[in-house]
Amino acid sequence: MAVALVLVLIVVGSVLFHLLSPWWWTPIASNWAYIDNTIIITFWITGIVFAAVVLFMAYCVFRFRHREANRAAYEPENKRLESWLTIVTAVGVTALLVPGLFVWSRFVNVPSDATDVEVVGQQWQWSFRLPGKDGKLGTSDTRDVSADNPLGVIGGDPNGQDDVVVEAADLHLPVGKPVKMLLRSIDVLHDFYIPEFRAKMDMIPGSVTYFWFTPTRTGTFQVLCAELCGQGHPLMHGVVVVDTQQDYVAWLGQQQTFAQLSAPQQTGSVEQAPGKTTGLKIAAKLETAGAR
Ligand SMILES: [Cu+2]
Repeated sequence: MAVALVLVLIVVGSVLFHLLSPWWWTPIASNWAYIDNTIIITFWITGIVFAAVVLFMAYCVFRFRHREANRAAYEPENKRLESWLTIVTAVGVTALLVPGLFVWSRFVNVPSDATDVEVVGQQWQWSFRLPGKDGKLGTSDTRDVSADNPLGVIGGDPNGQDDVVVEAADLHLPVGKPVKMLLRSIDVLHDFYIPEFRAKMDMIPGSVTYFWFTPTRTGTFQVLCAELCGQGHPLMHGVVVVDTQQDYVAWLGQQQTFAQLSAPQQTGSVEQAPGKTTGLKIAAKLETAGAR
């Protein structure tokens, strides 16, 4: 009897916790309401199944409790029961999977008017690169990463010269315009995640992963790394500011292009110490701070 009561209380408590809990998603700021809807469908299905199974268990514990002279009936097969349990399970699993397939199809099909934005993750900071006036990002290679070329843009590529390089600073995006985030890592696995945008993706050294989204409201959003990437992982924060078109253009005007950043190096006025990379600078900083 006590066990049956505990089981009922678990169901009632879980449902109340879900309804009354103050913790819920951050208000959405992108087009990915489909993702929220899919998760809500999953909550409904798993919630109903959880309540039904645990309540049935409570009923059985109570109904078939030990009583003198009671004998269990042996029933190894029950075709009717098996067939309807199979059908209900199949419908439930289908309902869990199908909405996700539709959302995934939208997620991987990038609209043709999306602008490329590169995100570069490294231990433990975020940098960004925007295509310049030509609308094309220049090619890049981790082997070309240096103190003066933190993102490893290949100097000989004409498409890269006007690229806007935002090293370890805030990224701005215009509201209402689709963007394709191209994700690179120059050291270990990272994962670019902004909870309000819902979309997230792993960043894998040596390859470029991507996702797309349309920011739907202006605001300042925190970037998190959602992949355990070393000692500084919890501190790997960044900021994405979604601006009105006017503010965005004003911000863009203040940024430096790859050509501007690498100009002193080309004239030979700045000597670059061999092997002096941004990553090493950060490692040195951590060492002085006693973090290692
Ligand atoms: Cu990380």
